[in-house]
This record gives sequence, structure tokens and C-alpha cells, in this order.
Amino acid sequence: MGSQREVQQRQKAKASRDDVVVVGVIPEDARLEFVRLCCAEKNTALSNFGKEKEEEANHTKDDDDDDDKKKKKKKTWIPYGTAGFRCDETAMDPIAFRCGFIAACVAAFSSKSSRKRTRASGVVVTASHNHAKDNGVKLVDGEGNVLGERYEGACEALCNATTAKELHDALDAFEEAIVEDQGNNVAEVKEEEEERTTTTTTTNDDSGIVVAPVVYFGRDARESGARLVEKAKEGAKVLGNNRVEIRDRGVVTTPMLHYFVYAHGKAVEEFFAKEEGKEEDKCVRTEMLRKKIDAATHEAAYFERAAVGYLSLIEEDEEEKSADGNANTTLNNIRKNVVEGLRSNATGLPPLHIDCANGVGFVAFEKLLAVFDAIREKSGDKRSEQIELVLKNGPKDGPVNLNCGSDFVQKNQRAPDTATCSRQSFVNQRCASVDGDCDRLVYFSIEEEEEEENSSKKNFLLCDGDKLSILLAFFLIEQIFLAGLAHKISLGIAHTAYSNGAFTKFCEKNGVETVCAKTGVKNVHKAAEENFDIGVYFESNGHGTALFSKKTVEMIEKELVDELTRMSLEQERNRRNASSSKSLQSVILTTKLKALLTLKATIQTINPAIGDAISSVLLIEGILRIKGNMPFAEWHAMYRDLPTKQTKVKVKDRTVIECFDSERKCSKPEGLQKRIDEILSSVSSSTDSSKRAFVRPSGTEDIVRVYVEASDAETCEKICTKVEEAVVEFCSF
Ligand code: NG1
Ligand code: ZN
Repeated sequence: MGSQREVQQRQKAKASRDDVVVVGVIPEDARLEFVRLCCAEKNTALSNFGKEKEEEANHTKDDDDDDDKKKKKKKTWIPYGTAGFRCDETAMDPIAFRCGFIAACVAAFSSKSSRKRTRASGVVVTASHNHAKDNGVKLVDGEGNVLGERYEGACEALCNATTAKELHDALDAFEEAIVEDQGNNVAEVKEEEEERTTTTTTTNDDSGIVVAPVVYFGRDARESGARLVEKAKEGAKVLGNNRVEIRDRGVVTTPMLHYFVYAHGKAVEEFFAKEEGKEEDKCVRTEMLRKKIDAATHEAAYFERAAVGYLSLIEEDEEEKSADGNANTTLNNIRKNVVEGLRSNATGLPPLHIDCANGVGFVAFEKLLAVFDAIREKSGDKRSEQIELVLKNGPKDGPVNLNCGSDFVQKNQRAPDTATCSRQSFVNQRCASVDGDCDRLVYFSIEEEEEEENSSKKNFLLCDGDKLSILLAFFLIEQIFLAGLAHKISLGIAHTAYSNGAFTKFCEKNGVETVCAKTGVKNVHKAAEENFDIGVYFESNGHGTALFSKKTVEMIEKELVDELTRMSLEQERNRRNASSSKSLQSVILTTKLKALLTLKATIQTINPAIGDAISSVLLIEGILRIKGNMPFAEWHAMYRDLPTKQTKVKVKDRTVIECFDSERKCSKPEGLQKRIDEILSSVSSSTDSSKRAFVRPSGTEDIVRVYVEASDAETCEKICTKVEEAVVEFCSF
């Protein structure tokens, strides 16, 4: 345990650094309490750490190894992986506790915001597509995104620290990351913090309206989730009730939790931007802000946004049939008059059977369907009948992800097969599959004659993340073109090394720009954001979305307003001239307006914070309908995937592999890449230019991933076996 002396020494060292680096972001009382609790039995129980702790205690200064060696010594070192921490659930308690504290500090101190903002962060307890015995923590920043990379090192050190000194060092590094985030507003943020915790007096400007920062908590349907959320909440509470508020959203999908944090920030931003309740006194305004945040971050708001977005997307002819033709400048009437002809009647697609991975997606989709029902009952809106989802594999049907879920479907290229839902139940249906926390989506279909075990792949068709990207990107390109914005908006696709070679070729052939990023949503998201105005990204496993830059959203909204104005003037002119036939000009306006409305509906359907299987289903279902009920086979046939093979190899220490070139090549261990290149050129006599293989250490499992593609399955198999052998050979020392 960290001795009093150790703490004093640290404080002394810190004091001497104060004039150089801004430290002390985390109030000392909370910091000391956090370290004390971490060192206490229950929270240091990185349970199997006992032995390493002893080793640590026996260290002299001379023993100090570099970081890597230290990590290796601790067999139980849990890395900050591709998407946060993940391991066997029994080892997660201390990590959950520490992550709770981290999230609280992020909410309270990390924002660059001015004093007007009231910040939030999030903790999702989930192990996504992993085995039911695993669990994990994903951290959400104030914008609703995955917590920034700059925090990863400090978080990893903090969650693996076993002594008070290590904890304090990690906290120092963590504070430095916070300071970086605060930018130049450190003084302001500190002042605000003091105000929040020490004064009850009010002033005459917005600064008196302060609602405490909030940490949102959520979990997937795993049994261990409830316990771990409690642990994480304990960690957050260490910062103190007056510094953060805790909101537990229970069992939710990962993207829902991201959305709550995003919506919180948006509500606050809007409140101050519009100076809501300006004439009221501070207490009233504070209450107004509170209510606004509550409404925006309630799960009903999430489902309504997506459902209404979808309904606007599939806006059909029914409505305008009832229009009386009289010009009217209200949006609704204009819509009735302009939305015609271009879109096909949005009925006729068979139901979509969704495999929910025995996870939380099932619960969430049920809630979405209830929202559609409620809309139908309330307004008689028949469009909500046009999404027919058959939900399969809920949390009560078996262990999460076991023989089901998008990872199973995509990696094994076969339909789910569980006790309650046999493979047969998916045959001849339009199907989709999400993962355990509902942030991945793939579509698939299997045909009738597929029954025997060995022929399982024969009639199995998969539309993976690559095909989702293509469908979405082509759709958006078309709408941007129709909206007359093609020359103003750049659109491209970000993907990872796992994307099929046929996909990249297809994009190239069709003039769609692509960029390859490292595995993991945070990397692809960044690549999409940095390179394009509209960045479509999906990992092959179905993790993804389309990102619209702020500038693009504003442009679409402005064009829409301009177009509506022009349209209404045009209609007014037509009415005055009693013209019965439409002028060419009005037809062009109609096309443009429809496209702008479609783009707006698309933006609304998408979860703006992160890739979300629920909004992706709505979007894809909407697009397929707009495309005249495009059959699955037609979508699938847009290009033909090269055969691929993906396997996992267990080695002693997967971290000996280091990669570059967006993980398509490895630099360590020495010789491995050369061997892979040799294998590729030696296997198969053909001059198969599509042959490709790479290896990388998984960031979510203790394995090395091997990926191979070639023009035929047999070559794939051969290359794969040899690469696996090479991995074993080069990584076993
Ligand atoms: P790792 O285990 O690092 O390969 C996996 C997926 C990623 C991403 C993360 C997070 C593959 C090959 N890798 O990462 O794409 O989704 O999980 O969930 O599917
Ligand atoms: Zn997931």
C-alpha cells in the first residue's frame, strides 16, 4: 500500500514541478482517496496480482526495467486494447473501479469548454463480440466518441498499477492528458470547478447556471455487467458527489450509451446558444437546462430520433396522393407536393430476420419496434408497417455470442445455430446479425438446399462491412449529385486491412476514394473524419457508419431552406398563372429538394456519435426500399469477394509482433514478414496478383490474427496454414 511518506514525497516532487507543468487537475482529496481505495484489498485484487506485487516490493532502484519488460513480468497485465479493457470478468472489478474514476475525471475536467458547458462522459461495461465469460470497459469522451488515444497509456498504467507510487505516476500522466485536452482553458476550468464546489451564490450571467458534469453508465446483457457497473460507479463516486453526477442507464447497447453522452453535450450547447429562458432567473434556468438534458438523454429520445429518421427516409407516395394540390408554404405541404415519382413505393421487401447474438440488441430492437407501434397508433402513420423485423437470439436464449452474432457469422461465413434458433430457421430469409453490444451489423442469406454441415458455405451469401460501405456510399453519392452538391462535398470510404481486395478494386474502378486505417473503430473513424466531408467507414466485421462533417450538415440544411423558399415561390407563381403543367425548372427543383430531404433524413437516422447496428439496419432497410426494394442477391452481386481465410494463433506473447502500413505488414519479430512474403510467392503456381496475407496481435483477445486472401479457396488454405506455422515459429521464444 502507498505509505504516507510516499505520498508526501510525491507531493513535494509535484510542488516543485508546479511552475512548469500544470498538475493538480484532480483535487488532492479525491486523488488520495482513490489511491487509498485502490490499494485496499478489494480493489487491488487484480486478484492474481499477489505474486507480482511481492516481486515489485523486492525491487531496488537498480532493478527498474523499462516499461515493456515490466509488463511482461506481470503475466496479468491487461492492455488498453482495440476498444478499451477486456478480459475474464473475474479480473475486471478493479479495472471497472478505476475506469469509473477515470470517466468521472474526464467528465469533470477534460473539456475545452467554456464555463457555460456542463460536461459528460460514459462508461460501457461490455465485451462486445467476445465470449460470455469475458467482460470489459469502453470509455466515452465528452463528445460521445471513444475516449481519445492520448489517454490510453495513462489509463493502461492506472488500471495495471499495483503500488501507490505506480498509481500516482499514472495519475500524473493522466492529468497531463487532461491538461492537453483543456487546451488553454485550464484556468477557466479550475475556476469553474471552484465555483461549483464552493459557492452557492449566483451571478447575473450564464456562469451561475451550472449542472454538475454527468457520467453515464450502461452495460450489455452479460451477467457480470451489473456487478461491474456498480464497481465503476464506486470509482466515479470517489471524485465526490458535488463534482460529478451518476446516471445509470441499465442494459443498453454501446451506441446508445455513446448517444446519451453526445446528446447531453448537444442539449447544453443548444441551451446556451439559443439563450433559452433568458428572461428567467438562474434557478429556473438551471431547472430548464436539467429538464432539457434529461429529455435529450432519455432512451425514448434515441429511439424516436432513429425511427422518425427512417420514416422520413422512406417517405412515400401515399402522402402526396392526399395533397390537395394547393400551394402552401408550410414544410409539410411542400413536402407533399415535391416528394413524388423518384422513389419507388416503399413496400414489398420480405421481413428481416435479425440474429441478436443472445445479447442486448434484442432488447433494444424490441424497444424500437414499440416506438414504431406507438407512432402508428398515435398518428395512423402506415409507413411504420414498412419495417418488419423478426428478432431472434435474445439474452434469454443462451450465452452471448455463442454460435451466433455478427462475429460468428462473418468469421465463419455461416448462419447462426443456437438451441432456440437453428440454422434452418434462417434459410431462405433475408437475414442480418449484430454482435453482443449491438455496434456491428452484417447481412446474410442462405439458400434452401443448404443442410449438410460440409456444404455450409456453398450457398451462404454475406454482405459484410465492405458491402455496407458500398451500398451507403453509392447511395450518398447519388443523393449529393441530385442535390447539386457533388462539386462541393468530398465523399470517400475508410476501411481496414481486413477489407476484401475485391472491394478496394471495385471502389477504384468506380472512382470512389478509399483510405486504409489501422484496425479498430477509433482509427477508421479518425481516417473518415480527417479525409472526407462525408466519410463512410465500416470495418469488414460490420462496425461503422457515415460521418457528416459539421460544415456538410450545415450546407445541406442551408441548401434545403433555400430550396424550400425557391420552391414555394415557384408554386406561388404557378398558382397565379394557373399553370397546370409543371415547368422544367420546377422539376429540377423537385429533384433537388427530394435529394436534400433524403440527405437530411439520412443524417437523422444515423447515430451521430458512433457506428450503431440499429441505425445501420434502419438506414440499409431504407436505402434498399428507395432502391426499388433491391433484393439481397443484387446487393451482394455488386462485386464478388475474393476467398479469404481468417484464423487465430495462440502464442506465448502476442505483443512481440509489431506492425506498420496500417497493419498490412509487420516489422517484428525480425524475419517474419520476409517469411510471409516468401510463402506468398511460393504457394500456387499461378501469377495470382490478388494473393495477400498479414498477421497482427489482437487488441481484444490473447491471440495473433492471421488473414489471407487469394483468388481461390484452396490457395487461401495453403497460405494460411504456412503463415500460421511461421507465426508459431517466430513467436515462440
Ligand atoms: P482485434 O481483436 O484487435 O482484432 C476486434 C476486431 C476489430 C474491432 C475490435 C473491437 C477483427 C479482425 N478485429 O479487434 O475490427 O471491431 O475487435 O471490437 O474483426
Ligand atoms: Zn461490439
